[in-house]
Amino acid sequence: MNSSDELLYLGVFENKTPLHIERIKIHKKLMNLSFPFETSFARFDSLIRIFPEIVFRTESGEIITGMGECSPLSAPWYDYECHRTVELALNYIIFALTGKSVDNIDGNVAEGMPPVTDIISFLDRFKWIVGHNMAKSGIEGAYWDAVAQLNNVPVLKLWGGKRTTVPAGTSVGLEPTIDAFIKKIDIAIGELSVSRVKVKVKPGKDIKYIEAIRKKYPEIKLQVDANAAYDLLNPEHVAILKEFDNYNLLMIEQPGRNDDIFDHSRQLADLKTPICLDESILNEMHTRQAIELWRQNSVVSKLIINIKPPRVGGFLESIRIAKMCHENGVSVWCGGMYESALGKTSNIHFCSREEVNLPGDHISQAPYFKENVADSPIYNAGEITVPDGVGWGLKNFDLKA
Ligand code: OSB
Ligand code: MG
Repeated sequence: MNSSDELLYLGVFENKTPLHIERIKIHKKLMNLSFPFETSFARFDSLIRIFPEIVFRTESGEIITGMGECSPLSAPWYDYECHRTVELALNYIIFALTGKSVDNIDGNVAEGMPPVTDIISFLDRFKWIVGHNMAKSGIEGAYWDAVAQLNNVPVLKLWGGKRTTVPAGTSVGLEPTIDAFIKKIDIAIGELSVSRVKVKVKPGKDIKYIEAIRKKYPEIKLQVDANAAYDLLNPEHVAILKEFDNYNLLMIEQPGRNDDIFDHSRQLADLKTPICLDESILNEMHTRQAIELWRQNSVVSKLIINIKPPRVGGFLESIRIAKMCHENGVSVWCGGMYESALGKTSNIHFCSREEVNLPGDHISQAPYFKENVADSPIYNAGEITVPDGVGWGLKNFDLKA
């Protein structure tokens, strides 16, 4: 398929005006969490958020500024990316987009760089950089924000998004005791009425915790996320995962290694509970291979994909994955990386696509951060309203706040 056929097929609207990149600037902000968040890999209480800003100029001289977000963690816990690798990779991306030497990038553009004419040729300029998806995703976000402003529409219109509200779930971090854990669940259900709860688990903090939740909340939509903490070749670990079948869970997210697809399909084929892949899906190719493998093992009805735009290198790839899953009857939802209000809002625009058919990780048990860069999208009783303002539609955006 050529690029305009592909965009037509995806229902994505292309930029029709040549855009000259004037300047790229990278903003960085240390953001403190409202409360520490613990997964099977680490407990953290602050994050550095990186915001690429791209200034474009149209042929008629109009200036449009787009802003994106890179949402890595602070160390290579979740995958190899962290805020240091993102900064490094951004140097190469800026080099590719501005034509300035990678050791002397200043954000300005070298003479004679041709204008950007559409999303695919924009992405092609830095496609040669292997990996570093979180860096790429923030750059792509800035492009979409600018093109939406140019067309005077919210980003979801460019992406073919139809939903006006999207269901929001919460991700509950590990706690030292079952009591502390249940308090978080109480907030999620009692105060926030989230549309589903996801809880972090790891060996030793799994069945007892889930049992306690189910005792108090037999009916809620509940799922678990292990962030690669179980060894799928260890029969004891597989037996624990099998025990989850007794608790009516929506899914078990990434129990096995972050870089595995094969063992997730083969070793867990006997489980009733669907398996959701997060860490091990980095692109559309991985998605196709997972679907094929699950089909070969006759378990494709028990495959779910968590799409995180930062993890898969951006929004167009996210839309490709969502479309492919939909065509194969595989459910998808949008995960989170503890993004700031900007990154969360861009995820919400993505969720307005109808293929995204399960609640995502969009809210926390308290505001994510002590101070945020904009108002968070409006949340009420399990649903988030998709912003309808131009671009991301952010309110009170301020990086200095
Ligand atoms: O695995 O989904 C994950 C946070 C950081 C890194 C990985 C994950 C998470 C979450 C929280 O579960 C998602 C969120 O609310 O942003
Ligand atoms: Mg996860």
